[in-house]
Amino acid sequence: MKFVRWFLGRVILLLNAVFTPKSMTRSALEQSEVNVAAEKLRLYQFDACPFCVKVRRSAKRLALPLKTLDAKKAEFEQELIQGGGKRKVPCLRIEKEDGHVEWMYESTDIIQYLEKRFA
Ligand SMILES: N[C@@H](CCC(=O)N[C@@H](CS)C(=O)NCC(=O)O)C(=O)O
Repeated sequence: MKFVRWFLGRVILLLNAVFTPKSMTRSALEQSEVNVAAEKLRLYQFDACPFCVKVRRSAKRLALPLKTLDAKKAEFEQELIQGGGKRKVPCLRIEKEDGHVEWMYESTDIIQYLEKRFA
């Protein structure tokens, strides 16, 4: 079972690499604003998790330089559990203007949020 999951994960990564989505283009000014906004976002994720791949592909389409953190590493796993409340990925950490932090789970919700904000 572990091997099957590992193997499927590799297939997902391979397909993702072969069929990489095209990034949208913006003016230099708009892109620099997106880059600044992206600094307040962190995606806690696993490399080969299909839901995480979905979110990363959405960020790629939106030309959003989204920083990813591997939640299999003890340090980031702890941050995720303490901040978000559970060890589940993907989870988007959103730092608001006023410093308040929101932890968003569910790939569909995350993608919807990113598209609403950056599309
Ligand atoms: N409905 C969730 C499913 C997320 C999910 O099942 N993630 C798995 C990894 S693929 C997970 O975090 N499992 C908990 C664990 O491995 O500890 C979504 O769309 O984000």
